[in-house]
Amino acid sequence: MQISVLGIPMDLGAGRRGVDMGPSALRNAHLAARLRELGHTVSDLGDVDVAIPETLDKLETGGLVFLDSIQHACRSAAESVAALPEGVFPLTLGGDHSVSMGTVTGNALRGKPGGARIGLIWVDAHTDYNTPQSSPSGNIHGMPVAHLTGLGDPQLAGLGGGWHMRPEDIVMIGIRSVDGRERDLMREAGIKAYTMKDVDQLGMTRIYEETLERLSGTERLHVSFDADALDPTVCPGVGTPVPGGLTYREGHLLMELLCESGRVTSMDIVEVNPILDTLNQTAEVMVGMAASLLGQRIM
Ligand code: HAR
Ligand code: MN
Ligand code: MN
Ligand code: MN
Repeated sequence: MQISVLGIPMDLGAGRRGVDMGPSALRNAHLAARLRELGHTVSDLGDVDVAIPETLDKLETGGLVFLDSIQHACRSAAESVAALPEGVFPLTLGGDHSVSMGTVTGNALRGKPGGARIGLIWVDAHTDYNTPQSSPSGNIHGMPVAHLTGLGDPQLAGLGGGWHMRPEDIVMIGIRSVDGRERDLMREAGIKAYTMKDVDQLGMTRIYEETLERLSGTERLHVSFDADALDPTVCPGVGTPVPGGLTYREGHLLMELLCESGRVTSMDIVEVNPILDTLNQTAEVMVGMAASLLGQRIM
């Protein structure tokens, strides 16, 4: 397969600095070499242009911190991804999770100007379904899924023109941190979330099977993998660690099963924070997750 790597070195949507270095850390963890070993052709498209926070006025228009710059970077990411030929697998590297407003939009619009029916598998400790009104922090990386479904700020919800995600085409896995009003919005939208309790109780294989069944009506599948879905002992280099996360093997098993499905057409790796990491462990683990999704087998 042909894989195109695109970095979005942005930490404007997070409350702490450092995830802007995620793309570098992932490249340093031999991302391209690992994927080439699997027989893929890998081309690195470099990074999307992202504003440096120190050069910006924190309060841009609209009352959200760095709103215009985040919108700009997400739009660039969406355009770059949407321009890729069909059959190419975009592997997009964050950056904080607000980059996924751009990547998911770009993947939906690729080869289909009105937007495809895309299924979204959101692997995360958090549901990222806040709106500017419900958010306790104001951090945009807690809001990308809400904007993908058309809620929230019009500048961010409008990235796909008239296109939006259908809430029923979203499945979240690894969830263990949801804010009060965010939970109500999730319920109203009817988004399926497998919490860590579900992971413990049902096991990853059953969750995988139910997820594929639920998303069987979609035309393509996008995996958005937030490093904080994994337990902080596995991925310590994240800005918002939450105890009780996915084990190393649960993460790999999910990626291995999704690979076998043959249905995944794009992936994000986000929220890798090298300045909070133990050496480069978190990037190395996340490169392994991408390798499993893209064909790495134990035997
Ligand atoms: N729910 C919290 C908020 O909205 C924190 C969520 C952001 N953290 C992430 N996203 N890493 O997954 O502020
Ligand atoms: Mn504006
Ligand atoms: Mn997230
Ligand atoms: Mn998260």
